[in-house]
Amino acid sequence: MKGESLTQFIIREQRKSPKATGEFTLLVNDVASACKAIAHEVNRGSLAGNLGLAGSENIQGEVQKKLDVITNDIFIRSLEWTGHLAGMASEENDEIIQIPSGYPRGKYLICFDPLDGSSNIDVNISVGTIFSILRAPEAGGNLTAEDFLQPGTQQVCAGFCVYGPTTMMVLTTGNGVNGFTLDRDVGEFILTHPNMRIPEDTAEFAINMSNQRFWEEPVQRYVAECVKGKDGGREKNFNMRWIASMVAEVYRILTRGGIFMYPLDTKDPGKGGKLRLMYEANPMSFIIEQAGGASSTGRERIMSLTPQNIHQRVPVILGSRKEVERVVSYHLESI
Ligand code: P6P
Repeated sequence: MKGESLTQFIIREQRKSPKATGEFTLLVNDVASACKAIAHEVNRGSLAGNLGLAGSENIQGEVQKKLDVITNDIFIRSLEWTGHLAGMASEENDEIIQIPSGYPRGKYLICFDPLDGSSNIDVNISVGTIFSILRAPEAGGNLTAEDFLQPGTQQVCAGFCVYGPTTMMVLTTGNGVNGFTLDRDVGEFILTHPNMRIPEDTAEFAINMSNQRFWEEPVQRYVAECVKGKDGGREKNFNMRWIASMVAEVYRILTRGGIFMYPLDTKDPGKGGKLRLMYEANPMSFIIEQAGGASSTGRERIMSLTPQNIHQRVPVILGSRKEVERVVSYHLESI
């Protein structure tokens, strides 16, 4: 029997809010349509000449893959006409994206990374789209970047789509986390993972070990203890994963627990971290917290941060609550 579709799910959720106008439901549906179109292009790969470099750089100074540009255009074109958005912010665009004058404006803002982990594209490892939905200022008028600079606690919705062996949409609107599998035969996301919860404990950590010499002492201490396991005072031995694709790491953590770390490092001290707050750390933190996990910079709850700019980077330590709390305690001890 076919399970509940994403559309049925969000309409059922909408009916729990008497004041809902249906605009949010339509926006989430439009985001899902964009992800389906992206899934198609990602899955086509070489067959559509989609692999390799685009010959350009983004604001991050990162060389863009062809699919970075293709998927960014798909996401923008799929949403700009809908009338649900007042504006957009993309990892791939230096400035905020205004809604073209020919289209109505709506009451939401969306921040997104159209293809996170794209360094994995050419080696056929899972990548994904990450998005965060905020309310636009009611005042209307010309939208500015400052209108996006809201703490993660102000998100009304966050989600990601992972293009892996299956295409999965993971979504939260503040009432838990639900996972939907794309049924390509009918072109719908079907609810297959209701109420996803992260185990409080884990024996699996994810970090790019090649940066070890650049980490701060609390992270050095935590990872060294994981590597030593029972021989180093921990009550268990640990396993390690590093996929270099945040969507894949977070999805794994949602399904079996774990801790993911991209901490502050001295490799490039001025950067303040690698991952971007508005369209990576905040949406993933909302999802992780809603699934019972925790998400911190090591010193502060990520969702409490007031963003300084739309491309701000932050350190990220997220996943199984007890392990994140341990890493945070090590930071507090080092003060
Ligand atoms: P590194 C992908 O570029 C990304 O933003 C995240 O998805 C991923 O976790 C991280 O960077 C990988 O970084 O330094 O290991 O390539």
